[in-house]
Amino acid sequence: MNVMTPPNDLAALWMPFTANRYFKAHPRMIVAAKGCTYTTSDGRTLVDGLSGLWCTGAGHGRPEIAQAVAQQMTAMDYAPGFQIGQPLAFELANRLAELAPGNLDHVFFTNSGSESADTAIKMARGYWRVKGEPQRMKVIGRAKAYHGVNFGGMSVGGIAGNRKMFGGGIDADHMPHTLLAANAFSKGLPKFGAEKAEELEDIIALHDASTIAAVMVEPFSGSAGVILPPVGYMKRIREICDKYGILLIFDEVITGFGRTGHMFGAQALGVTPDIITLAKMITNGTIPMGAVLATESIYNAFMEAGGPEHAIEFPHGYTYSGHPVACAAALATLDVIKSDGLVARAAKLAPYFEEAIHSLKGLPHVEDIRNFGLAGAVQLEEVPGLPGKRAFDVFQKCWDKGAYVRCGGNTLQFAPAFVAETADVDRLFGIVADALKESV
Ligand code: PXG
Repeated sequence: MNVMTPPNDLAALWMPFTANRYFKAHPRMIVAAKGCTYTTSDGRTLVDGLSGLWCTGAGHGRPEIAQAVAQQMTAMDYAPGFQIGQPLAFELANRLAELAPGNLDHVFFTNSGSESADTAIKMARGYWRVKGEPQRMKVIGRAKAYHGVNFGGMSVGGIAGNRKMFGGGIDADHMPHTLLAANAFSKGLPKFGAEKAEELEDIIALHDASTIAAVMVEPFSGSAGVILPPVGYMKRIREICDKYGILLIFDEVITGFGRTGHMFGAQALGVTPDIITLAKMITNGTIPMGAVLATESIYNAFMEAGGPEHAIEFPHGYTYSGHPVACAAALATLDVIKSDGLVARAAKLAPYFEEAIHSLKGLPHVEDIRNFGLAGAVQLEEVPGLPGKRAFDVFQKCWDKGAYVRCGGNTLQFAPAFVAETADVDRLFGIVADALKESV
């Protein structure tokens, strides 16, 4: 294997969501990936505990995807998507519409989860404008939610640390999150707390429904440490949205394409939203891409209000919306998901994963463990005055011992590939257990 030596000069790269100073003093470099493993620059093999950043469920290095990308690069490297079409974008939209729940039959392409979030918000606001209710502009999110880093998603998101540096965003308010001490160490969806949904009624009463375009939620909050909706909670959110005619947006950037053991989180929870945002697994992480699915009635509202036929109905889009190479990667990914039965495979591995992650209960500083499908998080007691420090230290120890895991706030997060074997899960949690035992 060609193992690259890390460059001596790490100064020029300003790394995203990274402690740059610590990293540059203690670099952690990966240079190759295959299946459920990464190879470090010093030649060690690490088990990949988060499918990259929740995006490589089909495993790294899938030849089917690489070949489709190479072929498309040669056939047509780029095509303008404004006023001109190319067949792969239509084919992919049809495939996604077929898979989508309910009548979410129209697909808009983006390049990331953040762009999908902002596109969805614009769709919701634009929808009310074309329907003659332009005062419906506010979007209601939740505390601890993550909808990416662009101004719309940042505002609707509820992670203070991601917002406070950047000033005013869009008009948004927030429901409480659904983390409850009574649910600590629950397996799967927690029992208590469905009544948290009623707080949406209070927020609607405060602002008046006539000012609210949409409610935006993740089926479960991934980045905040797998915060799950209590049983019945999401159905109640849907009912309240319906009562006031408010659109419901599911941010399925993490939950889309099988993570929950169902194709979409919507199906896992039995709740159909009006808009779904996607990214990450759409190309198995290979080529940046995102998508927004909207219902027939949202799409039709724009078409009906569109004015003369030559007019643009939705003045929004990206140079790379529906990029042919990304489409080729996504179509190949959907083929792999189908031919390998990956959604069923995720569902089958989930109970084993559940037992493995809950076996960490009782280890030092573990104050909660949460899981759903092939997603899980371990919450650690905070070192007084140093939020995030303990999880960061465990992350570094896992790296040293042979596992890539993710830390965020006081949590460690886990999302193995759907192609993982039980031995990979054992190795991952064996290393995490050893790291926790050494944690101070
Ligand atoms: N929505 C959700 C629900 C996400 O999880 C985004 C939007 C933004 O996607 P982009 O492609 O713009 O990054 C995300 C991203 C973590 C972690 O630690 C999660 C994400 C990204 C990086 C780390 O859990 N999710």
